[in-house]
Amino acid sequence: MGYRSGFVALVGRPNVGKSTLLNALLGRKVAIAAKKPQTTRNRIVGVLHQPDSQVVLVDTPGIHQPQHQLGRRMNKTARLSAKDADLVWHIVDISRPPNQEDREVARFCQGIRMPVWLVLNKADLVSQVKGRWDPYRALMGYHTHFVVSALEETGLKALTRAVIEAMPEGAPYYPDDMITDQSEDFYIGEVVREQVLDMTREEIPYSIAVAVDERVLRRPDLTYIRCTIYVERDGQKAILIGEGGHMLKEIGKRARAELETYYGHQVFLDLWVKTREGWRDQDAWLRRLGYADPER
Ligand SMILES: Nc1nc2c(ncn2[C@@H]2O[C@H](COP(=O)(O)OP(=O)(O)OP(=O)(O)O)[C@@H](O)[C@H]2O)c(=O)[nH]1
Ligand SMILES: [Mg+2]
Repeated sequence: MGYRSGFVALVGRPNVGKSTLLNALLGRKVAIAAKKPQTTRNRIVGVLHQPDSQVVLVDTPGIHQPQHQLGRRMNKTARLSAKDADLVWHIVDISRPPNQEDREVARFCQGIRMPVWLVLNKADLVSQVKGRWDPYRALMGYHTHFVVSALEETGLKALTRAVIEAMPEGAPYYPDDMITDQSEDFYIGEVVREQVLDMTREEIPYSIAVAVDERVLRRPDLTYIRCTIYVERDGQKAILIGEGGHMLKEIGKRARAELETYYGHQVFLDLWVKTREGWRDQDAWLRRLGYADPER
C-alpha cells in the first residue's frame, strides 16, 4: 500500500475540547485551550506524522451565534476548513446532552459531502458512556463514532489508527519535521491571550486581541518580546492592568514562564495595553490582528 495523507477538520460548538484533543493527539501543545468558550479564533494546523502516512489535523473556532464581525469570521473559518477537508470530526461533549449549537453544527455537517465522524469527548466526566451517545447519534447520519477523553488521553489510539486508515493515498502535504503551520508571533500572541482568558471574566476574554510588536534575540540565551494587548474600552484596560499593575504583571509572569519553556531560554516579555474601540467589528483592525476574512 502507498503513502496516505489527508486533512481532518475538527469542528463543533465552543468549549467541547477540540483544541485539547488536537494537542493530545499530537502529544504537544499547538493550540491554546481554556475554560471559556470561543477560545480558538483561527484555523490551526497540527500534523501527525507516521512512517507511511501524514494526517493533517485542522483545529477550528467553535461554531456559535455571532455577535460581532469577529464571530462571523470565526464561524466562516470553521465551515470553510470543514469543506476543504477529506474527513470531518464533529466533536461533542458527552457529559451534556446536545444543545442548539450542537444541532446547528450537525445540520451543517449533514450538508457537506465528506464523511463525518462523531467524536464524543470528555468521557472522563461520566461513569457510563453507553447510551449517552444516542441523542448525538440521532442528530445526523454519522459514518461512525468514537468515545474519547482528550484530557485523560483515553480512546486516542483507536481514533488515530482509524483516521490513518481513512486517509486517501497520496503524497505528504508538509515536510516531515513540520508540526504546525502557525508563525512564532502568532503562537506568542496566543500564549499571552490564554493567560488573559484564564485570569479575566465577563466581557474581557472576548474583547481582547494580542499583537507582537517586536521580537529580538538580545543574547544567545535571551529573547525580548514586546506585545500589545488590545481591549475595547478604557474600563477594560483598567481591569486588565489591575491595581498597581498587579494583574498585568501576573499575566506577564505566567506567559513568560510558558514562553521560556518554548524557547528553552530566558524571555523578557514586555506587555502593553491599548484601547481600540469596536475592533471586533472593524475590518482593518481585524486584518491587522490576524482575523482576516477567510474567503480572501
Ligand atoms: N474533563 C474534561 N475536560 C476537557 C476535556 N477536553 C477538554 N476539556 C476542557 O474543556 C475546556 C475547553 O477546551 P478547549 O480545548 O479549549 O475547547 P474548544 O472546543 O477548543 O473550544 P473553542 O476553541 O472555544 O471552540 C477546557 O477547560 C479543557 O480543559 C476532556 O476530555 N475532559
Ligand atoms: Mg479551541
